Amino acid sequence: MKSALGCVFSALAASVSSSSLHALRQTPPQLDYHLLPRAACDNTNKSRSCWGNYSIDTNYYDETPDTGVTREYWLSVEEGDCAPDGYARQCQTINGTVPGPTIFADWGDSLIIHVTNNLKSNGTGIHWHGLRQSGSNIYDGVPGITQCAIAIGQSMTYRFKVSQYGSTWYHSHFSLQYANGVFGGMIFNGPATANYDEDLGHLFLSDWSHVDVFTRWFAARNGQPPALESGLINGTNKFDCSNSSTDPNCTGRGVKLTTVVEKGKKYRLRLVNAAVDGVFQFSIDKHKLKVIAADLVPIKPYSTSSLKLTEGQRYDIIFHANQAVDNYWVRAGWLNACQPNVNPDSITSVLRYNASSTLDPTSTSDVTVSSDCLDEPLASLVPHLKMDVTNIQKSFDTYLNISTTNYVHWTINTSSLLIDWNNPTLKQVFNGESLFPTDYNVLAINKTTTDNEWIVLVIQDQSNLGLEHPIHLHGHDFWILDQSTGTFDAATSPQSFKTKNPPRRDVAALPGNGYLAIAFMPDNPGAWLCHCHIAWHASEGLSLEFLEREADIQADVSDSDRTQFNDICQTWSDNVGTQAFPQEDSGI
Ligand SMILES: [Cu+2]
Repeated sequence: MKSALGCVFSALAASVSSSSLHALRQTPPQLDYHLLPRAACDNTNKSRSCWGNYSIDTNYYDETPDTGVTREYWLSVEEGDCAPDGYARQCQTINGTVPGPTIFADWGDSLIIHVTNNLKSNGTGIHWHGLRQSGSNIYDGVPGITQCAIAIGQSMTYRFKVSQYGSTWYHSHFSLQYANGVFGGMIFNGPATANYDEDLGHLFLSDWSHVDVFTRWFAARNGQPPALESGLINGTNKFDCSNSSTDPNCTGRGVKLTTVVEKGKKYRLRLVNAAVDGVFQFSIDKHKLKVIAADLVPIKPYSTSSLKLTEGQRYDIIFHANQAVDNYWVRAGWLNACQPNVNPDSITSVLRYNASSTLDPTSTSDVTVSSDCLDEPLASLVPHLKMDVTNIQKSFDTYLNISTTNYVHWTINTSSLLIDWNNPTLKQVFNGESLFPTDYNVLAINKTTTDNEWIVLVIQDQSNLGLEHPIHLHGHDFWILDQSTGTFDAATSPQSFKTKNPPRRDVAALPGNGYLAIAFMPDNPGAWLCHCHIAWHASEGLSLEFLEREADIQADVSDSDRTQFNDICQTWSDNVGTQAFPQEDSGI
């Protein structure tokens, strides 16, 4: 980025001769500093905190660069043969690959993304995970909440502004579809809290089923989440077929991801836990990880030898290629304590200092395997941009439990989420309804920012099962007030809330049998889902939905937004009965 100030200086430098130097010193150029609110500086490998007239210190909740740039992407949700780890099956993908194409933009750009449903039997809808969608709730991409499902053969155009920067991902929010491969990365260029030389992009960590995940739903919903056969790093791995010689689907032709580095350089990696059901403790043998962002929130850098990611979470890390020239294992670090996998230790990739080497690494791990499924310690996740929670009057106190009527349902305040792809919450809002079906689990927020009162959600796990749940909120970063293994007491527990610059992000673990307390400002009118990011649990209804400032929602919706919204619903409705996929779960 070249600032106006930088241009002036380089023009001066070019024109300065030795004879004019003395005169120049005595009469400095008269720059109009009123036009330059901050010292502009370029984002280079030695100044990653810079971003032109903005920087890592900019309050990105209030200010967004106006780049004037609109980037347009075309995504086709489709299905076909695949064998990402060398085991042949049917996949659902974006544009034929797992993961789908990465969407790149600069902080402050606008995005136009055309999504076409080229599947054979499912509806679809794409959610842009972690994006606040300020003023664009209608493009949050959740069938049954913010839109109807996109019918087969139909396209929907999503439009929104990139008001955040960092690393995230997009994925289908139509039932279990993303677990069949419908996801991809999003990189929004902006400043960072530490310097690095090269950006290696995403590293997607995922578990991987050898059959369509929809076929496993019936076992999962009976309380037996299946141990999946495999796992992938950036959509690839080498599955060992030596014990499957009679299985024609086991081709043995999978390959591990290989990353080549140059000794001495520092590399940025953007980690995503895209698992159906699994927690990772990521590491690179013999290399320290410097963590610089948690979800879309830049943090004070901290160093660690391993990093835990619960489902849906992202971390940006920097590692220094400062070890002996050799090959090293990159380990996704599947934690068996959280959920079994048939091949937990095989979810690896290869880091090479020498590009021509073809040897497998012989490196070993020094990491002590975690015995729990919780997040990184809250004390490690200190946001760079300090923000306090200041005014808490009361909280939404909710209770998580389980019901086994017919099959496993997770309930919040005794109600399990069940939405209708043909009747999204926003449609009901547009129709002026104020009473919503019980199983839409709506919590209404009618405060506004002028009330200056924070919204607090407490989820207390009363299921007594001791399982952790990664809770994801749409439409907001949230401030983590507490993450406790104890029992919430409305009278006393808030006294121990952490309100001074607590960690902020968009997914945080609810400890088993404990509670999670989060806060956010009511600054974004819309219908925002808040759900567990374990895919089975979301399908089993572990979700609520905030309806934030219902009266202000329609003001953000243009006529063309509304026309498309109605058209998507009409087409879905017209095709229910001929092509609609039977809804066997909560719908999300
Ligand atoms: Cu869960």
